[in-house]
Amino acid sequence: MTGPYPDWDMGDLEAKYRVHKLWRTEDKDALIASHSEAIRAIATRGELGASAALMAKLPKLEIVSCYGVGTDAIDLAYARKNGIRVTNTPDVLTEDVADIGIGLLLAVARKIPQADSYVRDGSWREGNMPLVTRVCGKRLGIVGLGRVGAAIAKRAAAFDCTIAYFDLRKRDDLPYTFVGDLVELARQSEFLIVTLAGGEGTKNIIDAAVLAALGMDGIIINISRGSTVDETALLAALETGSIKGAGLDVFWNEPTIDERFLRLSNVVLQPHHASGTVETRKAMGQLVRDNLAAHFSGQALLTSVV
Ligand code: 8YV
Repeated sequence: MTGPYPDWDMGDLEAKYRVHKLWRTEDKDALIASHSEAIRAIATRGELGASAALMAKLPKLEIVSCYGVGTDAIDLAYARKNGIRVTNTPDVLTEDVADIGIGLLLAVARKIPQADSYVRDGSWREGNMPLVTRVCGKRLGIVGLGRVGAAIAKRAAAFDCTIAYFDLRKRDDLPYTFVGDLVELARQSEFLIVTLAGGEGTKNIIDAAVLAALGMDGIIINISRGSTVDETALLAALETGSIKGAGLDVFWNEPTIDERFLRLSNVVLQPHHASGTVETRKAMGQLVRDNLAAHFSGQALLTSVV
C-alpha cells in the first residue's frame, strides 16, 4: 500500500493479504527490495498513484487498485505494456464530489467562511456584513462534462443556472450547451467549475487566457486535479483581482500548497476532500477490496481501467 486507508478497510485488507505499508517506512527502497518477488498487488490512492519506476521494481505485480477515480498518477501506459491490471473507484464518489463543487461555489460567492467569522469575531455588532454575489440564475461553465460534470450540471439546473460546457466532444445525451473553445466558454460564463481528469492532456488547461476571459466578476472552482490549472496565472489573477474568487479542493503541490493561497481572502480552500464523506469512502474502500478479491479469485474486475 502506498498510503493509508480508513481502519474499516485496513482491517479487512490485513486479514486477507500480507500488507506492506510504504508510507510507514523511511527506507522505501529497502522495503520494496526485500519483498519485490512477493508483491502481486498495489493498493494506492488517487493522489499517490503508481509510477513506472515503482512498478518496474515489482516483477510479480499483477494489479494496481486505486482508491479514487482519477488514475492520472498511475503510469497506465507502463501497466498496459506489462500486463498489469488497473482499477479505480468511479460512480461511488460522483455525488459527493459534485456536492462540494456546488458547495465551494456557494461558499466563495456568498462568502460563507467570512460570514461565519463575521459572527464569531463580533463584527456583526458593529454593522451589517458587506453584500455578496448571487449564485442562482447565473451562467455556469463546466469544464469537463463527465460523471462529476453531469452531476454538477444537474444541481446547477436546480439553481436555475444557464449551463454550458467544454469537453473534447459534444454529449448528445445531455441538454446543456457545448462550447468547443475553452476561452469562449470562460468569456460566456460567470462561474467556471473544473471537473476534468488530470494528466498530460489537461495540464494547465486553465491558463492566463481562460482566467482573463472569465473576468473580474468571475469565480472558478477546481475539484479535478491541481494540474489542470496554471497556478502561477491563478495566483496572479486572484492577487490582482482580475477574477473575483476561487474555490479549490486541489493544488499543484499537495499537501504543501503555495503559501500565497493562505494570504488571499477571495479563496476558499479544501484539503483534497471532495470525496471525503464516510459514506463515499466506505464505498470506495469496498470497491478497491472487491476488485482485488475478484482479481485473485479469477473473476472479472468490477471497474477496470486497464
Ligand atoms: C480522493 C480523488 O481524494 O477520486 C479521486 O480521483 O482524487 C479522490 O476521490 C483520493 O483518491 C483519495 O485518496
